[in-house]
Amino acid sequence: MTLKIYAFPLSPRSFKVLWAANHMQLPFELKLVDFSKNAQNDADYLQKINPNGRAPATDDDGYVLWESNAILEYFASRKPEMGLLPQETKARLQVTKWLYWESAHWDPACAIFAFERVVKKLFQRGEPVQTEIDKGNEMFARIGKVLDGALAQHRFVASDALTVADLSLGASMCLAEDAGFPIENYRNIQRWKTELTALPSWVKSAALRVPPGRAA
Ligand SMILES: N[C@@H](CCC(=O)N[C@@H](CS)C(=O)NCC(=O)O)C(=O)O
Repeated sequence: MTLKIYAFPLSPRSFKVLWAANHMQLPFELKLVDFSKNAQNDADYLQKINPNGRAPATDDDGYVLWESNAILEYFASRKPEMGLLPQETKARLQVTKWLYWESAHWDPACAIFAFERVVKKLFQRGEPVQTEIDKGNEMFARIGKVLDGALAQHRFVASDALTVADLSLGASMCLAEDAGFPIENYRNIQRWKTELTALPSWVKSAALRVPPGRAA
């Protein structure tokens, strides 16, 4: 049975999982969770797939998983030969560290800009609120230099090799322009973003990012 990915491809967390599957060449069936129809709160979806009423989630022959970073680890475990999640403990934890950091610090900062400048426009929920943008800028001032510093030391986030840490943190770059992430002064983040967005797996996944109701 094919791997099913429940996703709303416009959202960066869904994009993360779609990009990862494409990068690892895992065949999948995209199950659209249409946020414009509140499909994330359908009783069946809540009961069988994701009780959080959120996307993404996956179902691999009855093995259901939610939380995008856990899904990345699962995919990487299916393709160990790609080295996206090192096996050796110390090297692996250098990657795991960034996955926690993404959930705790990076994602919440990006989410502010995404909500204020993209989600509100998409779902006609009003204008961006400046105090929220200010909060996002404050958060970015603290974390931007951390990511930029790591990328000054090596080509990718955790080392010179691409890992799931890059797939996790880098996925947000699908909204960099539309959400106006304040990353223009971070030279290494810019270099990394250029490299990630040129990957064939990125280009293939980006083609799925069309508003619901429009053909991909
Ligand atoms: N920590 C979760 C976050 C998932 C999440 O919040 N997804 C958002 C879209 S990016 C969502 O489903 N929002 C729908 C809603 O809150 O109703 C993950 O990384 O998978």
